[in-house]
Amino acid sequence: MKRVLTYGTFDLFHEGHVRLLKRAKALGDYLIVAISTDEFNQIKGKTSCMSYEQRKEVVEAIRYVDLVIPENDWEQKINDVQTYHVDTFVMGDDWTGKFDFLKDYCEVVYLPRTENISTTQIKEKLKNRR
Ligand code: C2G
Repeated sequence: MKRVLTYGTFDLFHEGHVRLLKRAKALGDYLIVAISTDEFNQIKGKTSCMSYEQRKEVVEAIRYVDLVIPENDWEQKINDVQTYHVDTFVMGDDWTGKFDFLKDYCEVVYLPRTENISTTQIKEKLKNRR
């Protein structure tokens, strides 16, 4: 049972998120997704339109996802990898290199982002429609 772990906000869920989760799941048998809490988003300097509970409900409904856990801070990743016996850590390549410290604990994979879609872009489109 190969276990995969990834992190994110997953606000205004879109195909970029789906394709990341689909590819992450394809790297193993069991996919854990750590979703940034509203409090951690503040630390990240991100304000999400959807609350943690809403974002959690959506991601839990994705066929590729087996477990959703909260992401509360930047420091929890090593502990999460150990607690959940993770074999592979995955992030989009906008994070390339940022989590290489996890290579001592598991495989680290950065996947190409999906072009031409982002939560920011969606927000911009909605703003311009007003
Ligand atoms: N993503 C993607 N393609 C996009 C948009 C996002 O592949 N067009 C990927 C990101 O690279 C990330 C995941 O989808 O791996 C979730 O994206 P965000 O919700 O924007 O996550 P982020 O705010 O980058 O949080 O500790 C890590 C952070 O929590 C990551």
